[in-house]
Amino acid sequence: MSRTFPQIALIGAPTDVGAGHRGASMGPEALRVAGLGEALRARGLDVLDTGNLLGPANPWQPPTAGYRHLDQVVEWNRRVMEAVASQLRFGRLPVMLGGDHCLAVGSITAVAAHCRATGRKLRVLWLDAHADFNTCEVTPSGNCHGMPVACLCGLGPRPLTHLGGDAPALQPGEIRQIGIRSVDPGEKKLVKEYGLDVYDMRHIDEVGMKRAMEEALAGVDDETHIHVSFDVDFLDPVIAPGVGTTIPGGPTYREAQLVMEMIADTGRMGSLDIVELNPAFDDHNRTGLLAVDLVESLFGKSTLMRD
Ligand code: B3U
Ligand code: MN
Ligand code: MN
Repeated sequence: MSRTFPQIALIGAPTDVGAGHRGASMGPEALRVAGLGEALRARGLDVLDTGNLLGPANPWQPPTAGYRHLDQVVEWNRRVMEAVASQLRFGRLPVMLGGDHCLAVGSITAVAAHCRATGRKLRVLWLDAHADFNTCEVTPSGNCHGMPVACLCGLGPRPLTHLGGDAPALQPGEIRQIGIRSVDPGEKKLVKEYGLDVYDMRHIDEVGMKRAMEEALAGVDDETHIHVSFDVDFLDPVIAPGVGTTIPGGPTYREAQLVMEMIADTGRMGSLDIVELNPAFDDHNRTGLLAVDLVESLFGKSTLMRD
């Protein structure tokens, strides 16, 4: 498949209202300090940094009725949805710099609407240690960053499940989850009930990352828009300590590179989230630098002699 990349728009969404730890709000700046814009420009890409969105502060309150900070989460997601939608309209590939993973409700709602309007098929690749399929009934924490996939599939509070209008943004069959290794008990039942396609670490151990990615990318064609939602805690914490919830046993550097390269090879990535980078837990921005390195691969930097 041909590899063409449109112009890119970086959209900072500096908030941690959906998380259980403070600090993901510093993610956009850490990615910039790690040289994200420069690295992509050095690849010949046209990169517009649109700066940071503004939104409500983190009130740092306990959950009410099963959600922490639901009003603030909804407001941030509205702003993310609008910013992503307008960059898609301009023909730019939006790269949403989180912020915590609750923000994927806004970005993917915008992407799904764009795909419906332009007649594209949507494939969401959810790179994460977690399934993020909790609801207010089963969540162990009330943190909305554990709920975005459920919300996008129509399971959750109406302001999030219907952020884009009349219907939920996604069908479960449009999602592939990769790298999963931490799923809460009630969440597991829902993941099974909704029939999500999960390539968990056990599967990756058994068949290898190459085959797992071939399976996750099966059916992608020239009409497909791939959205990559890259939760940095997808990576093994030995290489990526700068996240709020580290889960051992994640992909190695080589496996993560292969994931990015195989996505790049499709030439179909149309939008990207980089979320959950938390500089408060990082070591001299090491995880930010790693995220930038991997995102370069997503945009076609090959570590082999394939260019
Ligand atoms: N599943 C847990 C923990 C969690 C989900 N996503 C992150 N952590 N980053 C929860 O609280 O929902
Ligand atoms: Mn996540
Ligand atoms: Mn996660």
